[in-house]
Amino acid sequence: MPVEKQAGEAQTSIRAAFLNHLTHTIGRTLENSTPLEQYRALAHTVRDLVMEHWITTVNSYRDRDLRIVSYLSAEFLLGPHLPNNLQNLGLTQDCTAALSTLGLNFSEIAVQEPEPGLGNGGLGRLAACFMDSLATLQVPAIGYGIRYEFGMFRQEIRDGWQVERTDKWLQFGNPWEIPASDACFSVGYGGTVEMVTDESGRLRPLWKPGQCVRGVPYDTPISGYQTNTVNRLRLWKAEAIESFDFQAFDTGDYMGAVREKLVSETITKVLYPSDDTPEGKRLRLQQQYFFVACSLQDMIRIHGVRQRPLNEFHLKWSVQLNDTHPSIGIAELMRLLMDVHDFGWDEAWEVTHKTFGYTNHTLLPEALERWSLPLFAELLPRHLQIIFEINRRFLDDMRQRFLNDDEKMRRMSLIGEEGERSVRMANLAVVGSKAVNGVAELHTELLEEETLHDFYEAFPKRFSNKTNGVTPRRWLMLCNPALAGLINESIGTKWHTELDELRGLEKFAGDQGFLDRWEKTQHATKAELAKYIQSTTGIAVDPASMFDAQVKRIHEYKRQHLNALHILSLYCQIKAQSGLTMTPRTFIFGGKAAPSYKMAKLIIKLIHSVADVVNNDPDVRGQLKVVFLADYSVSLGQRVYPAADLAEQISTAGKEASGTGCMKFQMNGAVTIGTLDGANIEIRKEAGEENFFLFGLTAPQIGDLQRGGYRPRDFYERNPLLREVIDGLQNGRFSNGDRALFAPLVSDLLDRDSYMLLADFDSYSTVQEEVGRAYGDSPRWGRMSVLNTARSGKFSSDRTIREYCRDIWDVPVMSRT
Ligand code: GL4
Repeated sequence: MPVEKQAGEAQTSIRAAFLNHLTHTIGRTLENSTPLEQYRALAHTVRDLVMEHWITTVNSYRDRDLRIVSYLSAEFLLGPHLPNNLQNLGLTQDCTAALSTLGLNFSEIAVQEPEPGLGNGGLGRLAACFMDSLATLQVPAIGYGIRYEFGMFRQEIRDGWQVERTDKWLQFGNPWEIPASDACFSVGYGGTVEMVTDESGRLRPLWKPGQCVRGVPYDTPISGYQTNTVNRLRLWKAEAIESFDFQAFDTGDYMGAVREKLVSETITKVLYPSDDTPEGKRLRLQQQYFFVACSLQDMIRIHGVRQRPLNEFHLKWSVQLNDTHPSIGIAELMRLLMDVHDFGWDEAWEVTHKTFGYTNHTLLPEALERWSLPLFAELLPRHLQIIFEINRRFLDDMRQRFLNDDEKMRRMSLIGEEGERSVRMANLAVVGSKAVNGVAELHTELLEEETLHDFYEAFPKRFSNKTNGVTPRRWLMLCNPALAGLINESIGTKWHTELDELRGLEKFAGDQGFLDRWEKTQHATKAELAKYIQSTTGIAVDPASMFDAQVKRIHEYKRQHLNALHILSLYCQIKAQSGLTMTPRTFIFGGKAAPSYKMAKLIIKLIHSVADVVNNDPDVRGQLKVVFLADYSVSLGQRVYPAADLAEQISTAGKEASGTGCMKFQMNGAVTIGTLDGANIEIRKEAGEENFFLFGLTAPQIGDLQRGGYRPRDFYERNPLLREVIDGLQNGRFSNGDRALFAPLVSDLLDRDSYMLLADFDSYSTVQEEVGRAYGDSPRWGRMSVLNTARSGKFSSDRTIREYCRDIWDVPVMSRT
C-alpha cells in the first residue's frame, strides 16, 4: 500500500520537524510549552515546506522569463496562514494525526495564530484572494504593500459601544515573514527641487529631499493550491537610515539620539482604519509614497537582474493599482525614468502609461482621494511638477479633441480648483494607466456613465469590468469542511480549482435524500457557531432557527440600521398580538466602525439596544434573537459564512461597488435578501430570480427620487408600523427611557435619509415575510440553498484573475487540464 506508507512518512517527518523546531527555534520541551509556543513551532515546520517550493518557483520564473504581475495595494487582509498553507500542501490530515500522536490538538494550536489584519475590509481581502488565485494559477506575481506594525484595531464592546484597542499582531514575532535585507531602498520626502547642469551640459531638475527613510522588505510566501508555485508578498517597513545619532548621544541628548528612528518608523506604524473614506492626512500620503517608491525601485532592480533595458519595463511588468492609494506610482515611475535613468519625457511616458492598470473600488464621491496642493508640494515637490506637466499635456490634447469645452476641461483636470486646490488621484490614475476597471457590472456602468464619464468618452477602450471573486479554497473548503466533504462525495474534487464544476450539484437539488444530508451538515455547522456565540456573548441561540447574518463594515450605505428597524417592527408586532408566531430567527451582526464615524458607532449601539430588548422580553418566547459578534475578522468570517441561512446584502442601490461577502455566503449555500446593487445583481442572475429575495428601489429610481425632492417623513407618516418603531426610538422605548440616545439617528432618518431607508422599508419588510415563509418550507429552502452553491462558480477569484490576465496584464495562466 504505497499511498498509506507515504502518508505515514509525511506524519513522521512533520512530527520530527515540529519537535525539532520546538527545541531549536522556540527553546521548549513538549511538556513545558504553551499552545502559543506550539503554534510557533508548527508554523516554522510548515513554513519550511513552503520555502522549498518557493526556491523552485523563483528558479522556474527566471527560466521562463515571463512578464511579472505587480499588485500594489495599501492593504492585504490575509487571515491566518497556517491552516491555509497546510491545505494547499495537502497535509492537513497528516499534520493533525502527527500532533495527536503527541497528545496535541491541531485546532487548539491553530487558533493561537494572531491574524495579520493589514486591511479594513473588502478591498484588502480582495487583494488576499487575488494572491491566492495568482499562485494557484501559477502566474508570476509579486504583491507589494505595507507592513503595518499595528493592523486593523481590535474591537471591544462596552455597554453596547465600540471601543478600539491596538492590534499587536507582531508582539510575539511573525514566523511567516522573512526580512530580505539585500533589497532595502531609501525614500525621500520634502526638500527642494533645483535646476542643475549635468556633465553633458543639460539643465535638469534635481530633487534634494529634506528627509530620507529606509524601506526594509519583509517577504511572506503565498502558496498556491496543490501546485509547487509559491509567490511573494513583499511588505515594506520604514526605518531610519541612521537609527542612532551618536553625535546627539555624545552631547547628552539621549532622546534626540533616537528621535530620527521614531519619526521614520511612524510611517509604517499603523493602518488607517477608515474604509471608503480617505482622511486626507499627511501621514497617509507618506505611507502611500513610501511603499510605492520602494516597490518601483525593487522592480527596476529585478528588471536589471534580468538584464533588460529599462525602455522594455512595460513588457516585463504589469503593475496593478488597487484603488488610487498607490497611484502616486505614476509620477514616481516618470521621475525615476527621467531624473535617475536619463529618459526624455516622451520616452518615459511611453513606458509609464503602458505599465499601469487602475482598479476603482468605490463610487462614493467622498471616497475619491484628493490631496491638498500645499501638502503635496511640501512632501513631494518634484512629483507635483511632474503631475502639472502630465496635466498640461493631457489638457492640451483634450482641448483639441473636445473643442475647448472649458467645463469639461475643468472636470478632467488632475488639479481640482474648487475650494482648496487639490491633486485628484483618480484622474491621475486614469490618465496614467493603460486600463481602468470597475469591480462589478453595475459599478463599471456607473463609472462609465457618471463618475468617470468624461474619461470614458475620451478613452472608451481603456475601460472594462472585472467582477470581483473570492477564493473557494479559504471560503468554502477551509471554512466549511463538512459541506466541502459532501460536495466532494457527490461531484468529485475538480471544483477546487474549476469552480464552475459546482453546477454538477444542480441535479441533486430535487433529491430528498441529498437535501436531508445537506441540511444535516448545515445544522451541525450552525451548532458550532451557536457554541461560539454562547461562549463569547453568553446568549443561547437555537441552531434550528434561521441564521440571518449581516457581517461587514458598519456604514450607513450598507444599512445595518434598516435591518435593525425591521427587527424592531417584528418585535412591535409580537407585542401587539400576544401569541403571534413567526419563523424563529437568529439575527447575527458583526463589523467594525471607523473610529471617527459617529453615526456608524451609534448604529452599533442601536443593534445592542435592540438585542437587549428582544432577547430579554418573555413575550418574544425566544422566536427572535439578536447577537452582535465583536471584533469581526477573517477568522470570525470563516465561522459565520458557513453557518448562515440568509445573507443580508441590503445596501442602497448604486452605493456598494461590488461586495464580496455576498459571494462567500452564496458559495456556502446561504440565500440572499438584497437590493439590485453591486455584485448582488450578478449573483441573482446566476442563482436564478426564484432563488434570491429581491427588494428595494433600483439605482435609477433612487436618483429620480432624490432629484425629485425625497421626503422621508412622508414614508414615516404613511406606514403605522414604521411610525411605531421610529417613535419608540425617539421616546426611549428601546433605550431604557433615554430619549437623547438615538435622537441624531432619528432626526437624520426623518429629515435627510440620504441612504433611503424609509423609502425601502416597506418593500424590505414584505420580502422578509416571504423569506420567513420560504424557510418554513424545508424542501423549498433546501433546493434554493443547493442551487445557490451550485451556481456560485462565477464568483471564484480564479475567474477574476483569468480575466485580468487576459484583458489587462497580458500574461498566460497555467491550465491544469
Ligand atoms: C470596496 C467596496 O466598498 C466593496 O464594495 C468592494 O467589494 C471592495 C473590493 O472591490 O472594495 N471599496 C473600498 S474603498 N472598500 C471596499 O471594500
